[in-house]
Amino acid sequence: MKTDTNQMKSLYEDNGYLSAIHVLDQTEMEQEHQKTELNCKEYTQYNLHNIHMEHEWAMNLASHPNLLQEITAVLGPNVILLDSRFICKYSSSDVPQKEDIVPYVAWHQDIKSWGFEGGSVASVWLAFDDVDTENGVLQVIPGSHKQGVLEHRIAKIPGNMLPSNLEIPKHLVNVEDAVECPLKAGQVSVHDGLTLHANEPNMSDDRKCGFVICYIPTTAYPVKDAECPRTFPASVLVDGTDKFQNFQNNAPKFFKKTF
Ligand SMILES: O=C(O)CCC(=O)C(=O)O
Ligand code: NI
Repeated sequence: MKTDTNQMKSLYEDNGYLSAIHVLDQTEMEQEHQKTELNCKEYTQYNLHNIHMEHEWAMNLASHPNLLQEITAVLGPNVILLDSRFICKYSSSDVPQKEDIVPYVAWHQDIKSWGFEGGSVASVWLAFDDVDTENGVLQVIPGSHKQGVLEHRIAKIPGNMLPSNLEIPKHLVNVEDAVECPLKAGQVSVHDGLTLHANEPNMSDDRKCGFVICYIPTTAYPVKDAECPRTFPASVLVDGTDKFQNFQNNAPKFFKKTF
């Protein structure tokens, strides 16, 4: 059953996230080339960055019509794919950890990494494996996107997988309000750039792999920060038109425009 677009948008605006939305079926998730690509453990802990620029299957996933239907519902019709990354957490027995450091993701807001104004970032977590409490489910704080950008500092506990190694200090996070976003393979969660979220370590014996894709409306523009210059080499217009041209359209040749 399709959830009504307006209902989706208003849920997203109220809570700052959506979860357990079905976008891909089993066959689409099990394509041989995806499995091969994701089979190299040492590369996939937090990696395969922006491979939608090199691999048609990844670009097809990031611009899948079912996914874009959800994204345009929350961001409006003109959407840029900004960045993509695989996050795979293997069980600690599969991948030896340095000095017993267990990978986790600290409480953070995605907007802190991007620094945009003029429109919000939406981050999609597309599950390649079922995700539950045991293997480290995404946790969000509903409504936390209404607080604005919070202070971030260097994380205190080693193992934070965020490239910036930042975290929001504990006293600013109402952990008791956190909600889990369990997913079946092929489902997505979507969270706003201001929504507080985190991810515990994978305590199961199995791989937990997700494709994390960030989208922005074409109205968004990067705020210049001399201390943290940012480039967007993988931005691709995936839906609608871009009359603002704040980002280059780096669409790879194999991208089949359907809009
Ligand atoms: O899955 C994770 O470990 C973290 C994901 C995350 O921070 C995000 O999707 O923005
Ligand atoms: Ni995040």
